Formats: sequence, C-alpha cells, structure tokens
Amino acid sequence: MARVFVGVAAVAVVMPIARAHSDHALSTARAVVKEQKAWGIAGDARVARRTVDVSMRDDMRFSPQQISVQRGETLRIRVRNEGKVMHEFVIGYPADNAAHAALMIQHPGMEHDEPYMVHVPPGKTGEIVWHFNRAGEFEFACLIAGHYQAGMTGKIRVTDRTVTGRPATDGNPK
Ligand SMILES: [Cu+2]
Repeated sequence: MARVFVGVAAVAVVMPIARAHSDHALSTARAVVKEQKAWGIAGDARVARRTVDVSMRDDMRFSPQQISVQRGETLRIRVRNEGKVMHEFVIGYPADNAAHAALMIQHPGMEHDEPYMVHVPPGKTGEIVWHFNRAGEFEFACLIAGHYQAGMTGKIRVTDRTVTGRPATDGNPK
C-alpha cells in the first residue's frame, strides 16, 4: 500500500515540470502552483478554521509530536522556533523526508522552499496553511543537517470523517 502512494507522489512531482516545458510560457510556469501532493495541497488561509501551534527546540524535538486531522480540514500551522539555531517544519512521507534529510547532510546550504515547508530562524514564528484532502499517515520533520537524524520528527494522522456522518469532501479544484 505504501509503495502505491509513493508512486503517486512521484508522478505528481514530475507532471508540472512536463507541462511547463510543453505548452506553458516560462512566466506562467513560475506562477504559484497549488500542486496536489500525497499529503494534501496548499491551503487557502481564509478557510482555515483551526490553528495548530507547534514549537521547535534545540533538543531536536517538536511539541506536540503528533497532529490529528480530519480529511478535508485546512490547518493553519503556526511554528515557533524556541531554540538558538535554525529549524524547519516540512510535511511529507517519512521516506521522502529521510531522502531529503540525507541530501541536506551532503549540501547543508541547499535552499529549498515549498508550500508544505517553513524555515524558522531562532525566536521567530513561521506559518503553513495546508489543506489535508488525503487520508493517511504522514510525517513532519526538520531537515536541517543532522536534525532529522537526531529524531526531529513528528506524526500527522489524517482520518476520514466517519463518526460525524459528514462526508469528507475534497473541496478542491482539480
Ligand atoms: Cu531542526
């Protein structure tokens, strides 16, 4: 099952690039693209009804270490860096985060920026607005060189609404 999901994620990464190279001008390819990932899609802050506060510390721990979400929710995730070094909050599959973290060891200065990640300097607060429209078990992690390896990770569990009876609508333009 996990393998199937990883395959879908890989396709989602490749497709926008293929489009950009065919029928789109370079300028439009640079526009903000809400790209569907296996763990959701960039959210609209206006429809975020819940804010989750997460703190990051130099002991390489997040607090809380688990976030529970109902599929269809848009969360405002407010991430505060309580440490003295840079930290970041990146959502993904554990395998993707692990691969990315390994790359960060090789290239510590490597810049990366996606709507599902935020880099937060010491003492500052960053924010992600993310629409969780796929159920599953995901991970949030700090990919700064050495931090992931030191255990700076947490879990995001996205479940379908089965108790309330409200259907879990996707609510996203395709
Ligand atoms: Cu960190």
